[in-house]
Amino acid sequence: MTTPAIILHHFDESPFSEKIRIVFGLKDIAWTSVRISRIMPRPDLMPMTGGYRRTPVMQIGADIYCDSQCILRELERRFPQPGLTPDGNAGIAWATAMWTDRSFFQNTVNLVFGSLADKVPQEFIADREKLRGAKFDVAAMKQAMPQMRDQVRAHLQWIELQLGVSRLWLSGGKPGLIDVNAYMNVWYIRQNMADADAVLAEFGNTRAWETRMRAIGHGRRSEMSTSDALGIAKAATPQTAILADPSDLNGRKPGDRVEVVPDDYGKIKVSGEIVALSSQHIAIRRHDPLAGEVVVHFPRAGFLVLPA
Ligand SMILES: N[C@@H](CCC(=O)N[C@@H](CS)C(=O)NCC(=O)O)C(=O)O
Repeated sequence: MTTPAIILHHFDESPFSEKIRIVFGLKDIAWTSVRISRIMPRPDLMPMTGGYRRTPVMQIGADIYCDSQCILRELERRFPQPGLTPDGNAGIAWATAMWTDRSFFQNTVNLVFGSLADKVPQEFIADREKLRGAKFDVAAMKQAMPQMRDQVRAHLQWIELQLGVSRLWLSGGKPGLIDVNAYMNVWYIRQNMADADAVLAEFGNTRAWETRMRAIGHGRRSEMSTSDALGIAKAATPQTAILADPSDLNGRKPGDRVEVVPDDYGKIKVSGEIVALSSQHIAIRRHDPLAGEVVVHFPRAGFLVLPA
């Protein structure tokens, strides 16, 4: 059997990776799972990303896709059927990530870690402090649980309201991107909170939808080691075509040297030369002694592009 070309670097507990795994299920994609460690270092992955350290990362040969937004966009391009925006509300569907991945997720993560407080290993705390550039204070999160319960409840009620009494999926009759984005938070609560039933108790439509989401599954998965994945990058040539963006308001163009960095956390700058860019995507070429020539892809929303 040949190895599926779509490689996901992830760990099973990662909620942002769950978004991608569910889309593998929705589109019935055969994929290769590379399980990375939950904390740094990740010596086989960093040569490919150029330092970007968040999870998940998708690899297709020597093309490396960072951030779940960017990964989902590429999966939609390569596997257009069934589509992620089946009801046509594509703009609002893509924009939901700014709700689900940011304010909703920050509230969820604080609630989850507040509930786990004493059980969180010290090395995980130290790693996430580096990621955040701020204290990862589980004792404070434990204290703030009542407030976080209120916040998470408000977000969950929006899901409940949207489903109403008769809607099976958040955008209508078929599952899509809005479901995937919102579900990540419910999945994370379910996986980690002993009292998840209590958190979800009042939201009957949401619980029924959660069961439907889980049943979508993860597509067709096989496993590979981190070092084999690095070997694939090294042996491959990036496939990204040069693409200019005549509407770029800053006059950026292929060939320009830039640094790309998340605007929220894990702010490690990745530098390279622009290959392709658009309002939603930037791809930069880099060379690494271990990975060879790679093209690293990022979303634009939530990422800053700086002159190198
Ligand atoms: N905006 C990013 C966020 C990803 C994110 O925060 N992932 C968590 C794990 S679920 C993470 O990176 N944690 C630190 C790490 O894995 O190094 C995305 O959509 O992919």
